[in-house]
Amino acid sequence: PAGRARRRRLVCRGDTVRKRSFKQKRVTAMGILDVKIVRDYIRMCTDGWEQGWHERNGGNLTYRMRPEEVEQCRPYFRTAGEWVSMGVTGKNLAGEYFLTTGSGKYFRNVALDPAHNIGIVEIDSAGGAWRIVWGLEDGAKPTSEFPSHFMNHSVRAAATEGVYRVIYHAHTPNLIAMTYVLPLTARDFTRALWQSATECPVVFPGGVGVVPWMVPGGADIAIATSELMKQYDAAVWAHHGLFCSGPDFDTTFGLMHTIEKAAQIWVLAQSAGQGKICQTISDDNLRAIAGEFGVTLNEAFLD
Ligand code: 2HA
Ligand code: ZN
Repeated sequence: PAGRARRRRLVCRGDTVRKRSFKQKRVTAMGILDVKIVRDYIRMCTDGWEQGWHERNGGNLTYRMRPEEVEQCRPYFRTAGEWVSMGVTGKNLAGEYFLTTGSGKYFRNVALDPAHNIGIVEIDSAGGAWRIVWGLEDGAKPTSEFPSHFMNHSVRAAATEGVYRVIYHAHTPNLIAMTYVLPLTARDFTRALWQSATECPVVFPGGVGVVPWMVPGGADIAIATSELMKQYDAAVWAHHGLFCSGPDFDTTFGLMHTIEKAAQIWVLAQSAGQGKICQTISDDNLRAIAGEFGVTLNEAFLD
């Protein structure tokens, strides 16, 4: 009847449509943006933006979806686009699905308009090409760093028996500043960061790798980073930023946050002391922390 229809309201949010009526008090979830993993992914983008790590289109985030998460999203998939070759191959990721930020898209806009700024891509059966199945609307593409992310997913998944699912790249200002001041070695960066905050050896006991300055976006930097990711959870990109990997959003965001905060403390201490440090956390102190917290430090970085 006309009266009932008039009382029914349609509330639109992105590509979500919710129907509400007097009879139906409970709101029915009807969109991909109500799927928890998509919500959590969007929240991480917003968190990174709020930290100041994603000026303009800086940074990118990818997540390798669990089979059940793919099924939760599948009702909202569109007719798949064309296969696009990546220039790199990860055989162990054939047939996987990834949430990804879009090339040239701004983290600042992700929560406001997910369908245009992020998307889901499927990997082909050879592990060498992607095609879009949701989002990245109106001709958008996965992040320019998708080859780097993909190679890093491949080696991190292999190194952790599939436990690692997140690769996150951000333009962390204090860490970038350090790459102008310290020698670009894993040893120099790991020691400086471990010594900058007591929690650091507990959060990244394996240390961090360092990639020298390279042109971003291509296969060369993807291969160089993924070589380091065989060993490290995090790789510094000189004069550019940081790549972090982890099993979930909390751990991976937490790693980025911990490393950048340690870098901030390092920069503050160096600036305040005009390069003169009176005392720091000693190697014996680092070993004592590791013993107390039950982690194994990368001995190569200790004297
Ligand atoms: O997405 O951060 O490294 C823009 C970049 C490239
Ligand atoms: Zn970047």
